[in-house]
Amino acid sequence: MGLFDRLKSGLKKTSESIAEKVNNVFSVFVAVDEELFENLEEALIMADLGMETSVALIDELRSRVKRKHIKDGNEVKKELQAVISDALCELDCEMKLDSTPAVVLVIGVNGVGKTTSIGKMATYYKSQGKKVLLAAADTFRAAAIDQLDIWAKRSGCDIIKHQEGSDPAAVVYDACNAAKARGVDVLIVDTAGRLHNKKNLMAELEKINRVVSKELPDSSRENLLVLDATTGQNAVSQAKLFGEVSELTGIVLTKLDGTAKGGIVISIAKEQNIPVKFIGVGERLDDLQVFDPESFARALFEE
Ligand SMILES: Nc1nc2c(ncn2[C@@H]2O[C@H](COP(=O)(O)OP(=O)(O)OP(=O)(O)O)[C@@H](O)[C@H]2O)c(=O)[nH]1
Ligand SMILES: [Mg+2]
Repeated sequence: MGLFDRLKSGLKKTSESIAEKVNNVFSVFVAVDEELFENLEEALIMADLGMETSVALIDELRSRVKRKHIKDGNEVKKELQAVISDALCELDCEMKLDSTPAVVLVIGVNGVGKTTSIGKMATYYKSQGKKVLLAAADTFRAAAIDQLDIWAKRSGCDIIKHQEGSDPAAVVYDACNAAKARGVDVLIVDTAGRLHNKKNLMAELEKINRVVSKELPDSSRENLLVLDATTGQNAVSQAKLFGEVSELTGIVLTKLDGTAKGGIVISIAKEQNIPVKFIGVGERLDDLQVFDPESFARALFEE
């Protein structure tokens, strides 16, 4: 199966939900008029795109349909796909890994798929011929360190780890220096998901960020927030919360294969103004895909 087919099959539940709701509207409302737009807006809200986003998308659709004098339902549908694709393309979804080493800090609440995504990401960059180093800065549980260790072995990457309970910032310090010494291209840092409270989390992330800035001052940085798509609009709230705690450069949206709520990709991008950089569409190694807005929009609507 090619990349696009894997994407399409991973998005099956979401595309069925969106397509079904949108198609229902088009089958009932034949005339291209205000009633059609109102019902489309409602369909998008029901498909987990969020109120604000749905209203904005349909406003844009309404004005394009008027400007282009579109009178045919099928053409309106095509235009809706274009509106969604354009909305996703407004943000730059490319990973910025311009320095050697570049640093990718991976954060998010527990269970969202941080460690798994890091393993898949490491495999992906390794396959591109990059030298990848993993840092086990989730020192909260021994099992977390072991889990990352397994991914390091599986992907053929080095890992920097300390003992359970040690200072995550110290792990990051060692990892930064190892990355320099070993000529690493991408350093990926796993962090603890169990946020004891917002203040502790903020302090820990600040400390880690400070160490990276000090040890690798010229490195390009990605702060990726991992979100579980199955939690729907709750994931959007997490993006808001983490955005207050740490500067975010991108989102990794996991478990899209397990949910019909994949429409939240669009609300996260539009409402939080944070680009989605990777999406998880399954449990296989190659099921973490670099996010491509056009393919995503096409996969949502293509039969
Ligand atoms: N179906 C599916 N499952 C996924 C995906 N990404 C991650 N998972 C699963 O989600 C579960 C949790 O993943 P982890 O990577 O351990 O999550 P974590 O955020 O590191 O969790 P903590 O270390 O406890 O904070 C695992 O069973 C993964 O296999 C995905 O894209 N699709
Ligand atoms: Mg983990």
